[in-house]
Amino acid sequence: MGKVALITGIAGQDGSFLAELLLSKGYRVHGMVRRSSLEPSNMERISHILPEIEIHEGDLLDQARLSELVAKVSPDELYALAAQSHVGVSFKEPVHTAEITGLGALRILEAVRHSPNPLKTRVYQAGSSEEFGDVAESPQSESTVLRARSPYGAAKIFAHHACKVYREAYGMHVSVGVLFNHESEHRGLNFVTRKITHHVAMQALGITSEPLVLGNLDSKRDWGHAEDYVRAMWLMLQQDTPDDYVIATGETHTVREFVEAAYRQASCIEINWSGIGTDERGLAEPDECWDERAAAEIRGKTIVCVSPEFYRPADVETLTGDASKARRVLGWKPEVDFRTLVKRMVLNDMYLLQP
Ligand code: G4F
Repeated sequence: MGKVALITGIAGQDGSFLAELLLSKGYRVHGMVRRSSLEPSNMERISHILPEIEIHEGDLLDQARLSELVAKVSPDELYALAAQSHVGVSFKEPVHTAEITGLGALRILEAVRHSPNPLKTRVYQAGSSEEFGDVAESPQSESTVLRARSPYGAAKIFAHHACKVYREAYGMHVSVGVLFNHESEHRGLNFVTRKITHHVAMQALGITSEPLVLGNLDSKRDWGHAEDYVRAMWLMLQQDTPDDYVIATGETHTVREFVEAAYRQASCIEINWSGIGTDERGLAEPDECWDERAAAEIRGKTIVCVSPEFYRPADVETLTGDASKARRVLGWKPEVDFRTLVKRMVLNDMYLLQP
Protein backbone atom coordinates (compact mmCIF):
# COMPACT_ATOMS: atom_id res chain seq x y z
CA MET A 1 0.00 0.00 0.00
CA GLY A 2 1.52 3.36 -1.07
CA LYS A 3 1.87 6.33 1.22
CA VAL A 4 -0.86 8.97 1.44
CA ALA A 5 -0.05 12.61 0.71
CA LEU A 6 -2.16 15.73 1.09
CA ILE A 7 -1.13 18.83 -0.88
CA THR A 8 -2.67 22.22 -0.18
CA GLY A 9 -2.47 24.41 -3.28
CA ILE A 10 -2.33 21.36 -5.55
CA ALA A 11 -3.61 23.34 -8.54
CA GLY A 12 -0.68 25.78 -8.43
CA GLN A 13 2.70 25.53 -10.15
CA ASP A 14 4.46 23.63 -7.36
CA GLY A 15 1.39 21.60 -6.39
CA SER A 16 0.98 20.26 -9.92
CA PHE A 17 4.63 19.21 -10.27
CA LEU A 18 4.65 17.68 -6.78
CA ALA A 19 1.45 15.72 -7.46
CA GLU A 20 3.03 14.26 -10.62
CA LEU A 21 6.19 13.33 -8.70
CA LEU A 22 4.27 11.65 -5.86
CA LEU A 23 2.03 9.71 -8.27
CA SER A 24 5.14 8.45 -10.04
CA LYS A 25 6.36 7.18 -6.66
CA GLY A 26 3.12 5.29 -6.00
CA TYR A 27 1.52 7.70 -3.48
CA ARG A 28 -2.21 8.15 -3.08
CA VAL A 29 -2.49 11.87 -3.65
CA HIS A 30 -5.14 14.13 -2.14
CA GLY A 31 -5.30 17.81 -2.91
CA MET A 32 -7.02 20.74 -1.26
CA VAL A 33 -8.46 23.48 -3.45
CA ARG A 34 -10.60 26.51 -2.59
CA ARG A 35 -14.16 26.43 -3.91
CA SER A 36 -13.47 29.52 -6.04
CA SER A 37 -10.49 27.72 -7.64
CA LEU A 38 -12.49 24.66 -8.67
CA GLU A 39 -13.36 26.18 -12.06
CA PRO A 40 -11.76 24.30 -14.99
CA SER A 41 -9.59 27.33 -15.91
CA ASN A 42 -7.92 27.16 -12.49
CA MET A 43 -7.42 23.39 -12.67
CA GLU A 44 -5.59 23.35 -16.01
CA ARG A 45 -2.22 22.43 -14.50
CA ILE A 46 -3.64 19.22 -13.01
CA SER A 47 -6.41 18.37 -15.49
CA HIS A 48 -4.34 15.49 -16.94
CA ILE A 49 -3.98 13.77 -13.55
CA LEU A 50 -7.45 14.50 -12.11
CA PRO A 51 -8.62 10.87 -12.51
CA GLU A 52 -5.66 9.73 -10.37
CA ILE A 53 -6.00 12.18 -7.47
CA GLU A 54 -8.70 13.06 -4.97
CA ILE A 55 -9.65 16.71 -4.75
CA HIS A 56 -11.17 18.19 -1.57
CA GLU A 57 -12.65 21.61 -1.12
CA GLY A 58 -11.03 23.58 1.70
CA ASP A 59 -9.83 27.00 2.73
CA LEU A 60 -6.88 28.16 4.84
CA LEU A 61 -9.27 30.57 6.59
CA ASP A 62 -11.44 27.72 7.87
CA GLN A 63 -9.85 25.90 10.84
CA ALA A 64 -12.75 23.46 11.31
CA ARG A 65 -12.66 22.34 7.68
CA LEU A 66 -8.85 21.94 7.72
CA SER A 67 -9.00 19.85 10.88
CA GLU A 68 -11.77 17.70 9.46
CA LEU A 69 -9.82 17.18 6.23
CA VAL A 70 -6.54 16.24 7.92
CA ALA A 71 -8.34 13.81 10.25
CA LYS A 72 -10.23 12.25 7.33
CA VAL A 73 -7.28 11.88 4.92
CA SER A 74 -4.80 11.05 7.71
CA PRO A 75 -1.82 11.77 5.42
CA ASP A 76 1.65 10.35 5.91
CA GLU A 77 2.94 13.54 4.33
CA LEU A 78 1.27 16.95 4.19
CA TYR A 79 2.71 19.54 1.81
CA ALA A 80 1.54 23.04 2.82
CA LEU A 81 1.95 24.94 -0.44
CA ALA A 82 -1.21 27.09 -0.56
CA ALA A 83 -0.65 30.78 0.15
CA GLN A 84 -1.16 34.30 -1.13
CA SER A 85 2.21 34.04 -2.88
CA HIS A 86 2.56 37.31 -4.80
CA VAL A 87 4.92 39.73 -3.09
CA GLY A 88 3.60 42.80 -4.95
CA VAL A 89 0.00 41.94 -4.02
CA SER A 90 1.03 41.62 -0.35
CA PHE A 91 1.66 45.39 -0.23
CA LYS A 92 -1.90 46.01 -1.44
CA GLU A 93 -3.46 43.28 0.73
CA PRO A 94 -1.20 42.94 3.81
CA VAL A 95 -3.88 41.75 6.22
CA HIS A 96 -5.24 39.17 3.79
CA THR A 97 -1.67 37.99 3.14
CA ALA A 98 -1.01 37.62 6.87
CA GLU A 99 -4.29 35.69 7.27
CA ILE A 100 -3.58 33.25 4.43
CA THR A 101 0.19 33.00 4.29
CA GLY A 102 0.94 33.43 8.00
CA LEU A 103 -2.07 32.25 10.00
CA GLY A 104 -3.01 29.73 7.30
CA ALA A 105 0.23 27.87 8.01
CA LEU A 106 -0.53 27.92 11.74
CA ARG A 107 -4.01 26.51 11.07
CA ILE A 108 -2.43 23.60 9.18
CA LEU A 109 -0.12 22.89 12.13
CA GLU A 110 -3.09 23.02 14.52
CA ALA A 111 -5.07 20.67 12.28
CA VAL A 112 -2.23 18.15 12.42
CA ARG A 113 -1.62 18.63 16.15
CA HIS A 114 -5.28 17.88 16.95
CA SER A 115 -5.59 15.01 14.48
CA PRO A 116 -5.94 11.46 15.86
CA ASN A 117 -2.29 10.65 15.10
CA PRO A 118 -0.29 13.92 14.99
CA LEU A 119 3.13 12.28 15.01
CA LYS A 120 2.28 10.15 11.97
CA THR A 121 1.93 13.12 9.60
CA ARG A 122 5.14 14.70 8.32
CA VAL A 123 4.62 18.33 7.32
CA TYR A 124 6.42 20.34 4.64
CA GLN A 125 6.01 24.11 4.98
CA ALA A 126 6.76 26.26 1.93
CA GLY A 127 9.16 28.87 3.22
CA SER A 128 10.62 31.57 0.97
CA SER A 129 13.85 33.40 0.24
CA GLU A 130 11.73 36.54 0.58
CA GLU A 131 12.16 35.94 4.34
CA PHE A 132 15.80 37.10 3.98
CA GLY A 133 14.58 40.47 2.70
CA ASP A 134 17.16 43.16 3.30
CA VAL A 135 19.83 40.47 3.21
CA ALA A 136 22.26 40.40 6.13
CA GLU A 137 24.88 38.41 4.15
CA SER A 138 25.41 36.80 0.79
CA PRO A 139 24.85 34.04 -0.14
CA GLN A 140 21.97 33.27 2.22
CA SER A 141 21.89 29.97 4.11
CA GLU A 142 19.84 28.40 6.94
CA SER A 143 21.74 30.50 9.49
CA THR A 144 21.19 33.88 7.78
CA VAL A 145 19.10 36.34 9.83
CA LEU A 146 15.54 36.84 8.53
CA ARG A 147 14.81 40.53 7.74
CA ALA A 148 11.63 40.70 5.64
CA ARG A 149 11.02 43.63 3.31
CA SER A 150 7.40 42.84 2.40
CA PRO A 151 4.19 41.83 4.18
CA TYR A 152 4.55 38.51 2.34
CA GLY A 153 8.06 38.00 3.73
CA ALA A 154 6.85 38.89 7.23
CA ALA A 155 4.00 36.38 6.98
CA LYS A 156 6.40 33.66 5.79
CA ILE A 157 8.71 34.38 8.75
CA PHE A 158 5.78 33.99 11.15
CA ALA A 159 4.90 30.65 9.52
CA HIS A 160 8.55 29.54 9.61
CA HIS A 161 8.90 30.31 13.33
CA ALA A 162 5.58 28.60 14.07
CA CYS A 163 6.91 25.44 12.42
CA LYS A 164 10.01 25.52 14.63
CA VAL A 165 7.81 25.95 17.71
CA TYR A 166 5.60 22.96 16.80
CA ARG A 167 8.67 20.88 16.06
CA GLU A 168 10.25 21.64 19.41
CA ALA A 169 7.15 21.90 21.62
CA TYR A 170 5.15 18.94 20.29
CA GLY A 171 7.82 16.79 18.62
CA MET A 172 6.04 17.09 15.28
CA HIS A 173 7.89 16.23 12.06
CA VAL A 174 7.77 19.65 10.40
CA SER A 175 10.34 20.74 7.82
CA VAL A 176 10.65 24.15 6.17
CA GLY A 177 12.02 24.55 2.66
CA VAL A 178 13.37 28.04 2.22
CA LEU A 179 12.95 28.03 -1.53
CA PHE A 180 14.46 30.67 -3.76
CA ASN A 181 12.57 31.77 -6.88
CA HIS A 182 11.50 28.79 -8.92
CA GLU A 183 9.78 29.14 -12.23
CA SER A 184 8.47 26.98 -15.06
CA GLU A 185 6.15 26.67 -18.00
CA HIS A 186 3.35 26.47 -15.35
CA ARG A 187 4.21 29.82 -13.73
CA GLY A 188 1.41 32.39 -13.33
CA LEU A 189 1.50 35.38 -15.68
CA ASN A 190 1.76 37.86 -12.80
CA PHE A 191 5.31 36.74 -11.89
CA VAL A 192 8.08 38.49 -13.77
CA THR A 193 9.63 35.51 -15.59
CA ARG A 194 6.41 34.25 -17.17
CA LYS A 195 5.24 37.81 -17.83
CA ILE A 196 8.44 38.26 -19.84
CA THR A 197 8.40 34.97 -21.76
CA HIS A 198 4.70 35.29 -22.59
CA HIS A 199 5.05 38.84 -23.90
CA VAL A 200 8.26 38.13 -25.80
CA ALA A 201 6.56 35.15 -27.46
CA MET A 202 3.57 37.32 -28.42
CA GLN A 203 5.92 39.88 -30.01
CA ALA A 204 7.91 37.19 -31.84
CA LEU A 205 4.73 35.70 -33.30
CA GLY A 206 3.38 39.10 -34.33
CA ILE A 207 0.42 38.87 -31.91
CA THR A 208 1.36 42.22 -30.35
CA SER A 209 3.63 45.11 -31.23
CA GLU A 210 3.21 46.68 -27.78
CA PRO A 211 6.40 46.93 -25.70
CA LEU A 212 6.94 44.76 -22.65
CA VAL A 213 6.30 46.98 -19.59
CA LEU A 214 8.20 46.08 -16.40
CA GLY A 215 9.23 47.52 -13.03
CA ASN A 216 12.64 47.12 -11.36
CA LEU A 217 15.02 45.74 -14.02
CA ASP A 218 18.03 45.67 -11.69
CA SER A 219 16.52 43.34 -9.14
CA LYS A 220 18.60 40.13 -8.89
CA ARG A 221 17.12 36.71 -8.29
CA ASP A 222 18.40 33.16 -7.94
CA TRP A 223 16.07 31.41 -10.41
CA GLY A 224 15.66 27.64 -10.67
CA HIS A 225 13.12 25.27 -12.22
CA ALA A 226 10.11 24.28 -10.08
CA GLU A 227 10.41 20.60 -11.03
CA ASP A 228 13.83 20.48 -9.36
CA TYR A 229 12.46 22.24 -6.28
CA VAL A 230 9.51 19.90 -5.64
CA ARG A 231 12.01 17.03 -5.60
CA ALA A 232 13.72 18.80 -2.70
CA MET A 233 10.37 19.08 -0.85
CA TRP A 234 9.86 15.33 -1.10
CA LEU A 235 13.45 14.58 -0.02
CA MET A 236 12.99 16.72 3.12
CA LEU A 237 10.09 14.56 4.27
CA GLN A 238 12.06 11.33 3.71
CA GLN A 239 14.56 12.32 6.44
CA ASP A 240 14.20 10.82 9.93
CA THR A 241 14.72 14.24 11.50
CA PRO A 242 12.79 17.35 10.44
CA ASP A 243 14.84 20.43 9.62
CA ASP A 244 15.08 23.64 7.56
CA TYR A 245 16.76 23.66 4.14
CA VAL A 246 17.66 26.42 1.70
CA ILE A 247 16.92 25.36 -1.89
CA ALA A 248 18.62 27.44 -4.59
CA THR A 249 20.93 27.27 -7.60
CA GLY A 250 23.53 29.66 -6.16
CA GLU A 251 23.49 31.63 -9.43
CA THR A 252 22.01 35.11 -9.61
CA HIS A 253 20.73 37.11 -12.60
CA THR A 254 19.02 40.47 -12.98
CA VAL A 255 15.53 40.87 -14.39
CA ARG A 256 17.31 42.71 -17.23
CA GLU A 257 19.40 39.60 -18.01
CA PHE A 258 16.26 37.45 -18.04
CA VAL A 259 14.70 39.85 -20.56
CA GLU A 260 17.83 39.75 -22.75
CA ALA A 261 17.98 35.96 -22.68
CA ALA A 262 14.28 35.69 -23.58
CA TYR A 263 14.58 37.99 -26.65
CA ARG A 264 17.71 36.18 -27.80
CA GLN A 265 15.87 32.87 -27.57
CA ALA A 266 12.57 33.96 -29.14
CA SER A 267 13.72 36.20 -31.96
CA CYS A 268 17.53 36.53 -32.14
CA ILE A 269 17.27 40.11 -30.90
CA GLU A 270 19.81 41.85 -28.68
CA ILE A 271 18.71 44.86 -26.64
CA ASN A 272 20.34 48.27 -26.51
CA TRP A 273 19.35 49.90 -23.23
CA SER A 274 18.97 53.67 -23.09
CA GLY A 275 17.83 56.12 -20.40
CA ILE A 276 17.60 55.58 -16.65
CA GLY A 277 14.90 54.72 -14.07
CA THR A 278 11.37 54.90 -15.40
CA ASP A 279 12.70 56.57 -18.60
CA GLU A 280 14.73 53.51 -19.49
CA ARG A 281 13.91 51.81 -22.80
CA GLY A 282 15.04 48.61 -24.46
CA LEU A 283 15.68 49.11 -28.18
CA ALA A 284 15.74 46.21 -30.62
CA GLU A 285 19.03 45.21 -32.26
CA PRO A 286 18.44 42.22 -34.57
CA ASP A 287 21.48 39.92 -34.73
CA GLU A 288 23.37 38.95 -37.89
CA CYS A 289 20.96 36.07 -38.66
CA TRP A 290 18.29 38.56 -39.67
CA ASP A 291 17.64 39.46 -43.28
CA GLU A 292 19.01 43.01 -43.66
CA ARG A 293 15.73 44.52 -44.92
CA ALA A 294 13.67 43.01 -42.08
CA ALA A 295 16.37 43.98 -39.59
CA ALA A 296 16.28 47.60 -40.79
CA GLU A 297 12.54 47.72 -40.06
CA ILE A 298 12.83 46.62 -36.47
CA ARG A 299 16.25 48.06 -35.51
CA GLY A 300 15.92 50.77 -32.82
CA LYS A 301 12.23 50.07 -32.04
CA THR A 302 11.27 50.27 -28.34
CA ILE A 303 10.41 46.74 -27.30
CA VAL A 304 10.79 47.12 -23.52
CA CYS A 305 9.90 50.02 -21.24
CA VAL A 306 9.57 50.71 -17.51
CA SER A 307 6.53 51.84 -15.52
CA PRO A 308 6.30 52.87 -11.87
CA GLU A 309 3.11 50.76 -11.75
CA PHE A 310 5.30 47.65 -11.35
CA TYR A 311 7.65 49.03 -8.71
CA ARG A 312 7.10 47.92 -5.11
CA PRO A 313 7.17 50.22 -2.06
CA ALA A 314 10.23 48.19 -1.00
CA ASP A 315 11.97 45.47 -2.99
CA VAL A 316 14.49 42.80 -2.14
CA GLU A 317 17.42 43.80 -4.36
CA THR A 318 19.57 40.67 -4.51
CA LEU A 319 18.96 37.07 -3.52
CA THR A 320 21.57 34.31 -3.83
CA GLY A 321 21.10 31.01 -2.06
CA ASP A 322 23.63 28.65 -0.52
CA ALA A 323 22.04 25.19 -0.80
CA SER A 324 25.11 23.27 0.39
CA LYS A 325 23.21 21.74 3.32
CA ALA A 326 20.53 20.35 0.97
CA ARG A 327 23.26 19.04 -1.33
CA ARG A 328 25.05 17.37 1.58
CA VAL A 329 22.13 16.01 3.63
CA LEU A 330 19.44 15.44 1.00
CA GLY A 331 21.72 14.66 -1.95
CA TRP A 332 19.76 17.30 -3.88
CA LYS A 333 21.06 19.41 -6.74
CA PRO A 334 19.32 21.42 -9.45
CA GLU A 335 19.28 19.94 -12.96
CA VAL A 336 17.99 22.93 -14.94
CA ASP A 337 20.31 25.94 -15.39
CA PHE A 338 19.32 29.54 -16.10
CA ARG A 339 19.72 29.34 -19.90
CA THR A 340 17.67 26.15 -20.10
CA LEU A 341 14.99 27.61 -17.83
CA VAL A 342 14.55 30.68 -20.06
CA LYS A 343 14.63 28.53 -23.21
CA ARG A 344 11.98 26.12 -21.92
CA MET A 345 9.67 28.92 -20.83
CA VAL A 346 10.02 30.88 -24.08
CA LEU A 347 9.56 27.84 -26.32
CA ASN A 348 6.54 26.72 -24.34
CA ASP A 349 4.88 30.12 -24.65
CA MET A 350 5.60 30.23 -28.38
CA TYR A 351 4.07 26.78 -28.73
CA LEU A 352 0.97 27.72 -26.70
CA LEU A 353 0.45 30.98 -28.62
CA GLN A 354 1.10 29.77 -32.15
CA PRO A 355 -1.90 30.38 -34.41
O1 G4F B 1 8.56 37.35 -10.13
P1 G4F B 1 8.39 38.16 -8.91
O2 G4F B 1 7.05 38.74 -8.68
O3 G4F B 1 8.90 37.24 -7.72
P2 G4F B 1 9.32 37.59 -6.20
O4 G4F B 1 8.75 38.85 -5.74
O5 G4F B 1 10.80 37.45 -6.12
O6 G4F B 1 8.61 36.42 -5.41
C1 G4F B 1 8.62 35.06 -5.87
O7 G4F B 1 9.72 34.38 -5.31
C2 G4F B 1 9.67 34.24 -3.89
C3 G4F B 1 10.94 33.49 -3.47
O8 G4F B 1 11.93 34.45 -3.21
C4 G4F B 1 8.42 33.49 -3.49
F1 G4F B 1 8.39 33.28 -2.16
C5 G4F B 1 7.21 34.26 -3.96
O9 G4F B 1 6.03 33.54 -3.63
C6 G4F B 1 7.30 34.42 -5.47
O10 G4F B 1 7.22 33.14 -6.05
O11 G4F B 1 9.42 39.37 -8.92
C7 G4F B 1 10.82 39.17 -9.07
C8 G4F B 1 11.50 40.53 -9.19
C9 G4F B 1 11.10 41.53 -8.11
O12 G4F B 1 12.22 42.22 -7.66
C10 G4F B 1 10.18 42.51 -8.84
O13 G4F B 1 10.20 43.83 -8.30
O14 G4F B 1 11.10 41.11 -10.43
C11 G4F B 1 10.80 42.48 -10.22
N1 G4F B 1 9.90 42.93 -11.28
C12 G4F B 1 10.22 43.87 -12.23
N2 G4F B 1 9.18 44.07 -13.02
C13 G4F B 1 8.64 42.53 -11.49
C14 G4F B 1 8.19 43.24 -12.59
N3 G4F B 1 7.87 41.61 -10.85
C15 G4F B 1 6.61 41.39 -11.33
N4 G4F B 1 5.84 40.46 -10.72
N5 G4F B 1 6.13 42.10 -12.42
C16 G4F B 1 6.87 43.04 -13.09
O15 G4F B 1 6.42 43.66 -14.07
